[in-house]
Amino acid sequence: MTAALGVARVTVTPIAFPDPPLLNSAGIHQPWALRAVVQVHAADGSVGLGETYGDAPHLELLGRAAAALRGLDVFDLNGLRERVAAAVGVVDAPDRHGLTGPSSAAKTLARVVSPFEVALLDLQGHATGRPVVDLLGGRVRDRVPFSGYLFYKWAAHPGAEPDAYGEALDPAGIVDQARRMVQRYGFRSLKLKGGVFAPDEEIAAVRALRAAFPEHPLRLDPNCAWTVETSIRVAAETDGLLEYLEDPTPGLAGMAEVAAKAPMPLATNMCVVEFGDLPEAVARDSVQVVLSDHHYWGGLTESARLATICRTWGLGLSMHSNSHLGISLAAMVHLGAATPNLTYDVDTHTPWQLGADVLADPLAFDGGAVAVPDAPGLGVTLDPDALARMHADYLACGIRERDDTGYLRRFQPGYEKKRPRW
Ligand code: GKR
Ligand code: MG
Repeated sequence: MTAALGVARVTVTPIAFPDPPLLNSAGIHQPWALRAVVQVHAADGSVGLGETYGDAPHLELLGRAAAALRGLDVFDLNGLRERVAAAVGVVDAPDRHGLTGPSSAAKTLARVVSPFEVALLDLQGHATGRPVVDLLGGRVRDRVPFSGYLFYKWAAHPGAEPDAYGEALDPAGIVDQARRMVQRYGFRSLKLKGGVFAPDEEIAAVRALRAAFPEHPLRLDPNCAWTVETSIRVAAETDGLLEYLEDPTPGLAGMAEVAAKAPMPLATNMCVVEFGDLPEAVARDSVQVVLSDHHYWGGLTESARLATICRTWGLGLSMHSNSHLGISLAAMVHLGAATPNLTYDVDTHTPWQLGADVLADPLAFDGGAVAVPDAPGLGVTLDPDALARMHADYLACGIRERDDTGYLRRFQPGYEKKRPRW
C-alpha cells in the first residue's frame, strides 16, 4: 500500500480584482470583488489549489479550518470534513446580499470545507498523475458548455473609465452586450440577470434577445424580486421563450405555487441551497432544475452526490456562479465533465473579470465551452506575481465584505433591497 501523503501547511490569501458595475436585485457590484485563494502544501512539496469567497466573516472561518489540517492524509476527505467541523463549530455566517438564498450552520460549514476539498483533490491528482475529473468518476464529456451571463449595468463605476462592455440599461443595451459576449466566447445559450427593472422591461429584453438570437436557449433570473402573482404572469408572458425561469420568487412554498402554473421549468440557486432543502423541494415540486455550486455545497464530491440525487428525483441540473477566477472555473469544468446528468449549460462570470486571473494560463473558452484539462489535478498553475498583486489590491481596496446594497445606496440614497419588490 502506498504511504499516506500528509498536509504540511495551508495558506489562505485574500485577494481583490476589479469588478464592473453589474446590477442585480440586491444593488450593484462594488468596484472590487473579493476572493480567497487556498494553497494546501503536501509533505512531498506538491501544492493543491482552491478558490472561495473573500468576505471577512468567511475568511475568519477559513483561517480556523486551515490551522486544523496539518498531518491530514490528502485522500481523507471524510477526515477533512470532521476536522473542519470541529475547528469551525456550529456557526452561521450569512452573506449580506442573500443572492445564494438563506444561510444556516450546515451551509456555512459546507462553504468552509469546499476550497480545502478542491485543493485536496488537486493534490490527489498530482499524487496519482490523474486529472480531477477521473477522481470524480471519470469524464463523460470532453468539453463543458457554459452560458453567456448578461447583466444590466452602468457604463462605468462613478468616476472611472467605461469598461469593454459599456452601458446596458434597456433591451437594446442587453442585445448589444450579448452580441459582444457571443462573438468573443461563442456562448450557445444566454442568461439574463433580472430583478433590476420592472418585470415588463425585463420581458421586453427577453423578447429582444429571442429576436436577435433565435437559436439560443434563454433564461431569466430575477433573484426572487417578484411576488407569486407577478411570477405567474411573467411565466405566462415568456411561454415559449425561456428554457427555464430561475428563482422568480422567494421560498419553497412560493416557488411551488409558481411552478404549478408556469409553462417552463423553474430553476434555483436560492431555495435549494443545501441537502436539507431537498426533501421539501421534491415533496412540493418547487423546482425542476437545481443549480449546484461547489463553493457552498461542500466541494466537488458533495456536488457529485447532489447530481445523483437530482437524477434520482428527475430534477434537471446545472451550475450557478458568482464573481470568480480561474481556479473555480477549473473546478467547475472537472465537475461538469464528470457529471452525466448536467442538463443545461453552466453559468460563469468569467467574461466580467475582463482577463484578471491568479493563474499563469487560465482555461480558455472556445465555442462557448471549456475543454477539460488532461494534466494531473485541476490542470492549472498559480501565478505567484498575480497572487501578490491581487493580495496588495485586497489590502488597498478597503472592501472587506460584498455589499451590493450599500454601494448602490451611495448613489441612490433611497435604495432598499426588497425581495419581492414587484
Ligand atoms: O453576480 O450579481 C451577481 C449575481 O446576481 C450572483 O451574485 C448570483 O448569486 O449569479 C447568481 C445567481 O444566479 O443568482
Ligand atoms: Mg440565480
